[in-house]
Amino acid sequence: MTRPTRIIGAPIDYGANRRGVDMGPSAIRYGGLAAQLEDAGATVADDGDVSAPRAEERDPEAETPSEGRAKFLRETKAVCTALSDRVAETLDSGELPLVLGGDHSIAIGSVTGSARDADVGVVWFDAHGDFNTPATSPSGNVHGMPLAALLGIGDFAGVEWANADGLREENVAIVGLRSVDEAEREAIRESEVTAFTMSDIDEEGITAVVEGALEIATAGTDGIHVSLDLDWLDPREAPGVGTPVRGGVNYREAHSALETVAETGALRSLELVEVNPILDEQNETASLATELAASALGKRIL
Ligand code: EXY
Ligand code: MN
Ligand code: MN
Ligand code: MN
Repeated sequence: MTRPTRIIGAPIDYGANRRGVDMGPSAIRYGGLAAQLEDAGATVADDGDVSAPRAEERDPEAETPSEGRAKFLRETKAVCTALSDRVAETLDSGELPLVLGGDHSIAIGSVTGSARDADVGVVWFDAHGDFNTPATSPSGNVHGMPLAALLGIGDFAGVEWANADGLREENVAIVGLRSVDEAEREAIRESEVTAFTMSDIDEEGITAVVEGALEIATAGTDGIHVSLDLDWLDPREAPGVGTPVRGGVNYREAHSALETVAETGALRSLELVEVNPILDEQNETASLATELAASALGKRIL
């Protein structure tokens, strides 16, 4: 039996360097999300999207951080604050929030909402560390910063809207890491976050790595948030993403990982991010995202 699931779209690409992931929620819905979730035994409600102004109408530097760069920080804050409330309300009503991005900066909203009244662990499936701060970011793109923001790293310390109350570094596991900036690497090493690289997956296999990540995320927590950046997969499987990096997991490994998530029974909230339909082939990345969500919710072949 699966919990009732509520879909919440966050159609923004403020945090990314290329346009297009703002169309992710539509592409994922069009890719058959509701039917997939129903196949997994879920009852599905769709909340529509949180409202977000068009990037062209906004000045990306209207709000600047005390140091470094963070483009569209004001807009990201507004969308993430609204999203955080929606996620928290959804959990209050006993439903599982399924958030559709959008670029990965929306995780600031999803995770602060999920960790508002509970201790939450996070499994972050991603090619990237997303551990930059405005001061260390090479791009100023906030989609490279959400984990640092949630954990209050560097200049994000004490940034109320972005820090996740019920999240501790030791309950965070990144899985599939293969692209990390120098300062980001240092920050991850200095933190209590555990990063499983693609080399770890090569050596230990996907099942052992994901079991390790889930052990970290479930230890002493009330449940887990799974943040699935589609660039976690190899670009051959998922070409429709903003920042593809070769050498990711394949189709079977991805399904196996999310089936292992379902087996814990600890899934509290889920998000699918960084789908870019403009760069996709026949919406295949969006469709794959729907399949992986179904696996996370417990869909089985037999
Ligand atoms: N590390 C690079 C940066 O901070 O600009 C690239 C980040 C890409 C983040 C993607 C979505 O996961
Ligand atoms: Mn990411
Ligand atoms: Mn990524
Ligand atoms: Mn807070």
